[in-house]
Amino acid sequence: TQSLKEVLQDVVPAKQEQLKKLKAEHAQTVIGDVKVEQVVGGMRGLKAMLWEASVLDPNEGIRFHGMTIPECQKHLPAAPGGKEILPESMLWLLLTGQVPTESQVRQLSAELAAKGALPSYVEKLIDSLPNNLHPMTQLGMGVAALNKESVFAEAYEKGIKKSEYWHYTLEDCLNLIARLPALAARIYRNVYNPGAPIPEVSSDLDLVGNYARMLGFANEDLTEYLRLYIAIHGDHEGGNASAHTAHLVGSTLSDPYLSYSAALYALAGPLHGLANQEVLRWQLAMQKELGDNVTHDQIKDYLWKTLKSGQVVPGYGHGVLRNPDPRFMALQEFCDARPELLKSPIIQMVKKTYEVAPGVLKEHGKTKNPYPNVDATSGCVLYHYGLTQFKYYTVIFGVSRALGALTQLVWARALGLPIERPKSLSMDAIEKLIGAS
Ligand code: FCX
Repeated sequence: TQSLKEVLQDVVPAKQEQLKKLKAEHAQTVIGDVKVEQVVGGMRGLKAMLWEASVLDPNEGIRFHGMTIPECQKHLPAAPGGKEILPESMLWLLLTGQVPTESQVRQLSAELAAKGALPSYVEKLIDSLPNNLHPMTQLGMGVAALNKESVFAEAYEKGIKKSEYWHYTLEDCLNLIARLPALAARIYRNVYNPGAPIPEVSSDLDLVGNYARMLGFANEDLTEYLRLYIAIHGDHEGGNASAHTAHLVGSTLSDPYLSYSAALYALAGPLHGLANQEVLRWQLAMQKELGDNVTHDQIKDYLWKTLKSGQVVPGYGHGVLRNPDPRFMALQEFCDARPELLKSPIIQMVKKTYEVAPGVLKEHGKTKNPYPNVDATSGCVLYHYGLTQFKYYTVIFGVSRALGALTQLVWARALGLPIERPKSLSMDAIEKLIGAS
């Protein structure tokens, strides 16, 4: 069985060659114009970044190395006895562009479990934090503190060749992905169940099997849901705020721990990863006001109330997508296959909201995408399974997004990508440039 690093060692030279050719033959080829609306409008649609792992089509949604979510569900190995995509399988795909065999994935799970324990100074750091400090703030702090372990930073200080950067980056990235479950579980236990003992990482379990156990849950359905959730949230091409932050900070040769810590604070914004927390807050407020058996008309009125008060409807809209998010659809299918979930009032409410919200948002006429994104449902399923502390939800997203953001740091170093430094302009400079007064 070829290991992850061995596969990567085979793949890297071909990609390096592809980039060399692209630069040699097409460096000056134009692939788009820059409009003023993009400069002042969050660079929407600007093609300005290299990202190998996934490409997002506005209508069809995400493809990971060309594979749709249903294709990944069909081909990527699951846990023994399970059905959902293992995050380790997604990690392998994102990093190598190849579908791993079952034995490769089992080997990777064992490698991650062996590296999964937290250093005691990080445990102490997390234990010392007040439990009303937001779990995302704690996660970012824990990840940043782990940079003491960075083999890249250590090797860089000693002096290494540029061609060797990716080897050390890979080691850091795998170490960090391995430790995230223990870190995230410790934050959960400290905040919501202080004093409860946390089991050690078990060498017999996969990444999420361990995570669920350390969180204190023994429900196989929840574990399977977390596997699917973490696998499909893993990457959403490079321009989203968290992935882009990791890429930007990493481009300074800041190590993967510091780069990913920065990314987590982008994920912590309510327009990005925190939206899953906001959806739950919003759905629960609706449930409190209207009860369990809400009608479509009641939901419509509630949506209008939200919009008229100047707030966004959380879980709807997207910077790129123009159709229902296939990640939302995959999570809905998970629910559809389980009669117990279909009976849950909160999940019924999500479904009914989906049936009316696009119409209301179209009539409202502002958002370019009136359809649900993944956050519209992700937290509600966790809530049903008893993971009810919604301030914690973005932490799970943070465990997941590491798969994409960190694997692409390996590629950024393997391809020798330079420090990021786009051009900014003042309004006066724009007016001068376009001859406006
Ligand atoms: N409810 C109400 N208004 C919305 C809206 C929504 N769900 N989504 C967009 N709009 C509004 C915008 O606020 C903007 O109004 P403005 O002109 O007064 O500033 C207008 O519609 C045009 O925005 P649009 O171009 O469609 O969307 P953007 O690319 O600017 O923003 C996000 C995309 C995702 C930030 C936006 O749709 C939003 O705020 N959605 C709700 C929060 C959310 O669900 N975020 C999670 C997204 C994602 F899945 C993730 O990153 O995790």
